[in-house]
Amino acid sequence: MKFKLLLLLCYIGFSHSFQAQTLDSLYIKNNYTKSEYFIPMRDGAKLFTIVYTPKDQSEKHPILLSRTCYNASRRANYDFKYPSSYLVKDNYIIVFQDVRGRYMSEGLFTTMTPNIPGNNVKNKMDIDESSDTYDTIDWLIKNLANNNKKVGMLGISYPGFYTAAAIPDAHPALRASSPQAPISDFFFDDFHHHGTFLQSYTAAFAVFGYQKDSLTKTPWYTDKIMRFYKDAPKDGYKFYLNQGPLKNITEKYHHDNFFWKEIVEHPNYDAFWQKRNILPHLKNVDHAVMTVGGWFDAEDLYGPLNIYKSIEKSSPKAKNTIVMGPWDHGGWAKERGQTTHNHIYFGDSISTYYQRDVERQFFAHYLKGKGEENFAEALMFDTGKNTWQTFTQWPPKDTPNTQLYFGEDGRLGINHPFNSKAKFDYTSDPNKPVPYRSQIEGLTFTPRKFMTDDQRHASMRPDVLTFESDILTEDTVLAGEILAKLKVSISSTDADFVVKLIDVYPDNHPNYKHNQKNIVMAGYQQLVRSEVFRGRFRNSYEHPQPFTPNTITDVNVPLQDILHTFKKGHRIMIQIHSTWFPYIDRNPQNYVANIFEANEDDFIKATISVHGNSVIEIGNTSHTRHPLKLKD
Ligand code: PG9
Repeated sequence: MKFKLLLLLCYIGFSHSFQAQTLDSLYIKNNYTKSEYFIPMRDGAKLFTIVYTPKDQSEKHPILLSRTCYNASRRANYDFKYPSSYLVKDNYIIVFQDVRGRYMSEGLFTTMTPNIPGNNVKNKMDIDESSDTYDTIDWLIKNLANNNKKVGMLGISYPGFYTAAAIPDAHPALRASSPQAPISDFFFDDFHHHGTFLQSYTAAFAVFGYQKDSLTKTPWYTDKIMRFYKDAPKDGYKFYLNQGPLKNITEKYHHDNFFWKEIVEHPNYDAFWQKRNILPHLKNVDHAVMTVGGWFDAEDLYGPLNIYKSIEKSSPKAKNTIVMGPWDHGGWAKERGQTTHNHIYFGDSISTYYQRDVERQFFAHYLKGKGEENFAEALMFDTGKNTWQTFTQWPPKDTPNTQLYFGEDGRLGINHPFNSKAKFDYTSDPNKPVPYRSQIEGLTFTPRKFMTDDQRHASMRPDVLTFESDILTEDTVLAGEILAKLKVSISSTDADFVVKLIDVYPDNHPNYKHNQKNIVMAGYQQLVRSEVFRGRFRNSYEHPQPFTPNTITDVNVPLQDILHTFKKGHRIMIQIHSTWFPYIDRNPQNYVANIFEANEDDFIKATISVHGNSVIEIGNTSHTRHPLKLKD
């Protein structure tokens, strides 16, 4: 059991700090000196900060700052792998800081600290991540020897949020920001997808739901995590189904967890979540921003795409670029030689290319004045052709939109509507939910593997609508945003809608040599993009509404963006269903005010109908991403 605990903590640590004792740590030891400071914020709270300074003092060096809730002390032994070895060898003053309320820093931790506009006015006691970063940068440039008064920021996931949260009212010395897999809004990143709750995250709440009672370099919440892992189940689907309604999770595991309480008490997109959304604050951006994300990032895909789009909209003149590669959450910070997701192969040394030829150049130009300013507006990886593409605008404007239509006999029309009067029905049973994985898996800290997983286990089910195109006679590129404009009717008063875009391999496709599990690739149904939408939020995320039974209703499901070539000989498939477990919590399908408080007998079967005048738009759907207004 101890070994499992150690493994789990390493996983949690590794999944956020990408560290390993390597040759790089010898380089760091030989070329950097380390200091530790407690930097005072304007309200007196002191934030623990580790500083690595290049021994080479022949020139003044820029500062690279990363702020984290995942324990800066994990990088206290010259053994970090993020920032990359390319940045380490370019001589930066590398700084890691525990954010307020975490590990060795004072104060209280706040979930996605709300931004308070205009707080770079000194002496203002409104504290947020912008003011803490402003005070940190001010102290660093004034107190660190031999710095060139230019600062860059980078971070992955929650640290990506702290990077983005430093952009509003930024300190004038902040000249280059790279929010990576950044959380932008917890109602659309991580735990919620369009009003559903990601049950697969449930154990992760232990990491963020308890204030520490002293400065510490080790986790204080381990016993809470062990409530899930002491007898870690091998089958997460069965484990969570046996738990019954979410209220049982509260009583059994999270009864004392302040973050879980926030989630339970705010099931809708109310002021609590709205004020934690960083997107509306990303304006008047006056320095270079390069946002980075992974097309298979199951945690934060909404964040990078919408941080880039928000800055494009608010600060059109900003040096604002985006990189989206074939990675899972933070995958660009790890190099394993072959870049694969599950057993899908995308190429060799793709993370090295990004670290060496993209990220390194970005910071060198804006912080050292080295190299050309020739960064692509959008450097996007085509996950079907396995090539990088550059765009002068994202989503691309010169690619005509594609429309997908549903037809009888499971046909999918590409820019070809069928009988709009057709109706496609299934019975959704929350007590026999559609598995989100093709394989059995245990509890996950966060879901990762499903985003290129085989979907044949689902297409065989009667509660999954499956529409498939003819065999493609030429390569078909789908690029940009996706909006599923569903026309639905249901026999009850609430339902979820899962929409999946799938790449169907030819029936004679060979297995992959690198695929040890020997997964049959002939006829493989590779998930390309998916999303789930809780129907009660169809008109507003803030004010949910029940359905009127058996009445045709609009449900617009925005999926995240893609760049994927469906090759000649493949088919395009769409699946639609209403349960997706245990990735997503089960909708009782019977409107109750708060599903976190639903009882066992609230869960009922429902007949779901999708009507033939539904359409899936792909390209520049120009639909609002603003979470409060769904209608075009
Ligand atoms: N966005 C990721 C996450 C946040 C909270 C709980 C679990 C995961 C991350 O920061 O890695």
